[in-house]
Amino acid sequence: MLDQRPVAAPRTPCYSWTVVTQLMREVAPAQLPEPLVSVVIPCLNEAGNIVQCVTRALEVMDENGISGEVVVADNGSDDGSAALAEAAGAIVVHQPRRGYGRAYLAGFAAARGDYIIMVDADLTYDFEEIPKFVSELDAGAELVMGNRMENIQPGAMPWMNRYIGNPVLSGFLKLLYRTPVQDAHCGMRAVRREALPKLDLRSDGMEFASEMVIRASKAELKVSEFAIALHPRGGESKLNPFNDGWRHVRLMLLYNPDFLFLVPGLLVALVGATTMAAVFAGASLFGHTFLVHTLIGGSLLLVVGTQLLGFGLCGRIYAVNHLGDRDPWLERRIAQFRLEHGLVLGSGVTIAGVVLGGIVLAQWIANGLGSLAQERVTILAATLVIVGIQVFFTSFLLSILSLRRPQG
Ligand SMILES: Nc1nc2c(ncn2[C@@H]2O[C@H](COP(=O)(O)OP(=O)(O)O)[C@@H](O)[C@H]2O)c(=O)[nH]1
Ligand SMILES: [Mg+2]
Repeated sequence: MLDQRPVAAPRTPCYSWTVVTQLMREVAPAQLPEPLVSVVIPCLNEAGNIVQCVTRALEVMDENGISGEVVVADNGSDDGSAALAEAAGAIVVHQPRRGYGRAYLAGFAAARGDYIIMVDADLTYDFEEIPKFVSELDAGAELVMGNRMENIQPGAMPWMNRYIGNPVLSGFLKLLYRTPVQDAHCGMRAVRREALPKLDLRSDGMEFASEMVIRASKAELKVSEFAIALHPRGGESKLNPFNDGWRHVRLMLLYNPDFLFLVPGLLVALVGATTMAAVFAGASLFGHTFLVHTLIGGSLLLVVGTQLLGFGLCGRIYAVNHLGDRDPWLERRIAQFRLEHGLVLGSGVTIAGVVLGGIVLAQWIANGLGSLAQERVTILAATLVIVGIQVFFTSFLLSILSLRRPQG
């Protein structure tokens, strides 16, 4: 659900949280009070930007009376970024294994605030927006997204990303996950720390940004979004448009077995079955009657379609049993499904195919092993055997995916 709410007035500053915590870190680190906000910044070789990022984040929070800390998740920088961040007043955590997602997960683990504000270390985002993110969370949002698309400053985003990469990927995500989020890759966003277990984020790279939106949609988190500006970047971009773009697409597909397998599987199987039925019925189109070659094509489609349907069911069951997806219809079916149902169905279809094949074989033997003109029935028999075996073994796989299902 997308909320567009007016933003509350800034908090009145009462004391400098930064100064207090810096003093306490030196004299009584065990009693450091917990801040309201943790600004978490992933950092890979951003020596030219990181000091200004940390300083501005701390200043804005101080100016607005927001108790806050800055956590810099250093991703193995070799340009001294980590030391610069620390000297500027940030808590620095080290994640030597490269990856935007890995860096964020390390940063989240160290963050102590109830609210986490995520922002790149490249000076593309206005730290003055921090209070707006806080107000949205105060007003009940669980995930707050920035939307850069209406205010991209000249030179801030390459043409390809602006008109192709971002709209296509965000549109695809909206279509597959019915999320209202317009700019799924915005690097400035905020999340309640208590919502993190529900999101259960795992991605290593840039696709982390999409994973957050997908998981928020699946977990039905309260999401809000507001427009922010995007400025040209300081320093070199770490984005690899094709590699990172593909990682987003891959993730969107992996979380959606319906789109990946079930829909194409159903279509392909239906076309295959209809084609086969049309050949057996002697149907003709524009004066052409379709015979054996068309039947082989139909059989192939039916076999492939059945396989995809099996993959789709397995993917869905895995998502329900192990990824926390909610799907009441499927859960009811799982409760009713017995492995034996699938085995009986698969065996039945296979036996039908074997019997048909056996009849053809018997005729061939009776004709003295001479020439045989039973191609159509033979193709049907082979198709039934393959489909039956697919159903039989897919039933086992479905049961394997239901083993050790989390209780409750
Ligand atoms: N791409 C990338 N960015 C990382 C990594 N580790 C940390 N980062 C930081 O993640 C942020 C996003 O990268 P950026 O180049 O701004 O990508 P863009 O905003 O998509 O153009 C920056 O603050 C980087 O320093 C990493 O392994 N890969
Ligand atoms: Mg950036």
